[in-house]
Amino acid sequence: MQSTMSSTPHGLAASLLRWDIFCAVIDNYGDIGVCWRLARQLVAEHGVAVRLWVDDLSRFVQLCPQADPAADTQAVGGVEVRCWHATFDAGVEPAEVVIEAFACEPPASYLVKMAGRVRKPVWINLEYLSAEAWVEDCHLMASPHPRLPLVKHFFFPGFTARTGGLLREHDLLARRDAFVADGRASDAFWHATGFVPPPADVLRVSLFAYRHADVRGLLQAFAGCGRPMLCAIPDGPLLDEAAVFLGRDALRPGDEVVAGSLIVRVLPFVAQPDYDALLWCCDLNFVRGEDSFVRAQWAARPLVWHIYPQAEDVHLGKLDAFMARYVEGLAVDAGTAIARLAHAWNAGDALDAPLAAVLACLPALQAHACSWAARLAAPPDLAARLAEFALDRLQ
Ligand code: TRH
Repeated sequence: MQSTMSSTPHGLAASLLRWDIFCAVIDNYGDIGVCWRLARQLVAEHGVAVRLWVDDLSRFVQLCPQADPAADTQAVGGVEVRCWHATFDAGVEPAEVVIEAFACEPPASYLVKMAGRVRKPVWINLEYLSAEAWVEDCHLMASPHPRLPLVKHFFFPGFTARTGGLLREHDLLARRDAFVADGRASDAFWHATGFVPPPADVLRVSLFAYRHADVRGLLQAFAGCGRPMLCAIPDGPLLDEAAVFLGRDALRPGDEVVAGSLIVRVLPFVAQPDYDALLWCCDLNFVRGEDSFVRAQWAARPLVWHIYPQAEDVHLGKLDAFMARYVEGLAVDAGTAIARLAHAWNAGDALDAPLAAVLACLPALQAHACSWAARLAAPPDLAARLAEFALDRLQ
């Protein structure tokens, strides 16, 4: 158990520090996915008290089924989860460290209370992850509040030492390796999701993407690639297109449909900790957004990223920036193949040839995924860098 036990000038042991994380659920799971993961890790590894303020508990409950969507306050996973109502309780005392996730703007009354503190809280805006170079210049940039005696610092996750790093629990890679080494663990995962273990000869692929993804094109490419494939699709918006491809009226969790050499399995949307197991069970993972994208890198498996779409195709620059970093050290043919498949998947282009090229390089891509995960895991993780920054500011 890592613990940031240095103390602040008032001799306040870090373990007495309180953190507030504010999360506004936008339109998917990633905002709350990142905040929930961060909150749990801060409690478990840094011994701080965390209140997680969430404006949409119904989305949270999908990642954390044991949570109560109707509860104003609840303790889950060591975290005090609070419902962030539009009318915020003006009596709430600010924490020593305030995380504003993805520029969600904490309540005005809360900011006023922060400003009224003799010892101003550390106020951090946790930004979205990007592999783009400009992030390094903006990481830890200070932004004075226009009216209140407060300063907010921007904290950018990233892939280099001059960024905030990536979320990674201290035991994640050991748990991954233990899972992979224990053949029964993957069998247990399939049984827990309603299925028998897949046939030994199939290539296992997980598919998590946005509604606009070319699911029919991808399943067609799987069916025509000349090798037995199994595609595991978690319950979500992709099922409609998958049903059309498979000639079904509808698909639901527990369904398994065979189309030639392709098996399609519909999984339940599993609790967030269990999603890692899906990634560890598969040979190739299609992921999206931010949190599943990062988890797929820790899974040390080849990955194809469906990036969150943005206006004016800004997201494609983010995709290019990541792929440029990712293919470093990879054989040219394999790097070209995985980059082409990622671009075709995000652009809605034909997938047969790009997929065939990736499958032809899969051993090299698998070896690279392992070295990429090891390289990423060398520096401190995001929670540790956040804790260090917060404590430094409180000195
Ligand atoms: O759901 P997302 O598309 O979230 C997005 C991104 O975070 C994006 O950066 C942000 O701008 C947008 O929201 C508003 O993808 P992401 O980030 O992968 O989050 C999905 C979460 O769901 C992740 O924590 C993994 C989790 N998950 C489960 O817990 N169970 C499941 O079965 C599946 C498929 C995912």
